[in-house]
Amino acid sequence: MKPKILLINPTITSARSARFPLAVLTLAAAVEARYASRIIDGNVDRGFVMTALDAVVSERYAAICITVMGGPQLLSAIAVSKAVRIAAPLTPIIWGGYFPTICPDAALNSSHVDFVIRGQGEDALLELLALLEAGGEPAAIEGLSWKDESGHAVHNPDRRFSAAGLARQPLRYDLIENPGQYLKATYLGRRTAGYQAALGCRYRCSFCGVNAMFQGKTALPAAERLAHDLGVLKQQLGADSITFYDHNFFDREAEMLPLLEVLAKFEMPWWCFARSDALLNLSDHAWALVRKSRLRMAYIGAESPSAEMLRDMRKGTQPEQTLAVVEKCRAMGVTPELSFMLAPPHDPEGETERSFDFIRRIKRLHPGTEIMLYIHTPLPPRLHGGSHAKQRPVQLLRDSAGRPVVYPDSAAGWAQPQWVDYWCHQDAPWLSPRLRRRIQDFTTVLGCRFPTITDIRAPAWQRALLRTAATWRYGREHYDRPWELDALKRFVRLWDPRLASL
Ligand code: B12
Ligand code: SF4
Repeated sequence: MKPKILLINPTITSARSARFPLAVLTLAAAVEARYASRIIDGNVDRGFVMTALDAVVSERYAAICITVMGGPQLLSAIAVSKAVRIAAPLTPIIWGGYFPTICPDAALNSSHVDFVIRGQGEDALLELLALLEAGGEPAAIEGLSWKDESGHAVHNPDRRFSAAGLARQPLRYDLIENPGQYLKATYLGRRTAGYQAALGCRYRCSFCGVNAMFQGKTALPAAERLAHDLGVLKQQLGADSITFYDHNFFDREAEMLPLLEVLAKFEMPWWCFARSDALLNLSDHAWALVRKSRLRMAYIGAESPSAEMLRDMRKGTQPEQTLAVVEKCRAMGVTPELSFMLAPPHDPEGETERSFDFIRRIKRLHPGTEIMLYIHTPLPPRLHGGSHAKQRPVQLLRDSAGRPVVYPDSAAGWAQPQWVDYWCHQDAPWLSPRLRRRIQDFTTVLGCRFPTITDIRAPAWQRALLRTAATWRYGREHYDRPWELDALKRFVRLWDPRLASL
């Protein structure tokens, strides 16, 4: 019988918003030849810590593998790690995913994490499990962070990008309980599935965790693979629409065309992440396929109205391209969903006001544009080196009172509410109370004036009510203290697309 591992996706969202736990499903597929897997998903199993405890006391596992994204998932990851450490003290606990990849020292700085796998996890996990079984030298495993005998963190060199995952066995949805429960009604359809086709992203935007994970590399799947997987989702699981999780869906056109042809055959409404430059460069033929395939919305990182800021972030696009892509999407019947990074540390107030003006300009061009507002929160530097180590040094960042910003040095520190907000791009130490309030007020006025089309709950009359109530404030740019909208929001709950659009 194969040895068994326990794979845990700690709670990150409500059961209603739960999507396929792709990280743990992918890892299960990668180790399948040698290890059996049990998956526990804290998004659907709200008592998942107890379930994990029952599992480790009733069965022997070669390792407990936990996927951890920074933000709210850290709290539940810490809770389950502490619990299983006490119940099964000898079973190794391995963390992987974006948080430990970006903050390996902080992740290892506790008694309930033994190993951290940075970057892509499939091969590194197999190598680590073999080492745990048969012994060997942890220093030989690329992408592994571990503790030496004195408890000091050791970070092996980064693992090189691998496209091997695209040739592996397809995901085994039967490893999760009732896979159908992960298909949810969205503005795309009645049963929307989350799916990732390609790996990585060839860009290296300095603020983005994807850069730390894939080091500016990408690989696209074969068209047959995409067709097979979409077939499974459609025919076996009953999906009628797809949210593509690819970090950046539109890559070079020549390589994309076979994939677009597959999508055009399926004609399932879809959503994806995209870049303005890539969409603007698509040929008429590619756009014809995009239209036939029923792309409904593209999430585009506009980030800033300032060319200098975009250069600073290594974004590689221009503000004019943001305006042009809005027009292009409108012409092609695709809703552009633009995300902005407000209040960067060097000029929080000025950049925020310029972004507000730019957003107004975009709304004049195409009122149907969806807007996602985030706070620009740079990645914490990886002090031991690595792909985003060259960013602005931490000492140069100051809070709103002029004190140096000091990042937490443990997972527990990052789980504090202000750092959860930081990770989620909701707040930053350099925001003054006035600016924080101003951003909140603008978000309320904009959200009421242009209710998101992703809100499938609110009846038309409620949306009309919000729109009407916000019209004069938006028109006069009078955002401060929108008390009447705040009162209205108590009855008509505003849908936050930042939490719900995926
Ligand atoms: C779906 C999703 C969500 C879902 C969660 C789904 C779930 N886990 O149940 C929801 C909507 C809840 C979510 C929330 C957030 N998300 Co999110 N999310 C994604 C998305 C689109 C797909 C994740 C996924 O399934 N990937 C596919 C799997 C196969 O890849 P993976 O998770 O990276 O796993 C691989 C490795 O990381 C590693 N690995 C992962 N876990 C483990 C565990 C072990 C033990 C090992 C060995 C290896 C390992 O191996 C895997 C295979 O190579 C990604 C983008 C993306 N394509 O990854 C963003 C992404 C991960 N999210 C991100 C962020 C920032 C967030 C938020 C924290 C903030 C925000 N503003 O969005 C929020 C939290 C907000 C809140 N208040 O709840 C960032 C992470 C970057 C960063 N700086 O941390 C990403 C990359 C999006 C982006 N480009 O900014 N998210
Ligand atoms: S912001 Fe988008 S384009 Fe830039 S590295 Fe991240 S995923 Fe790639």
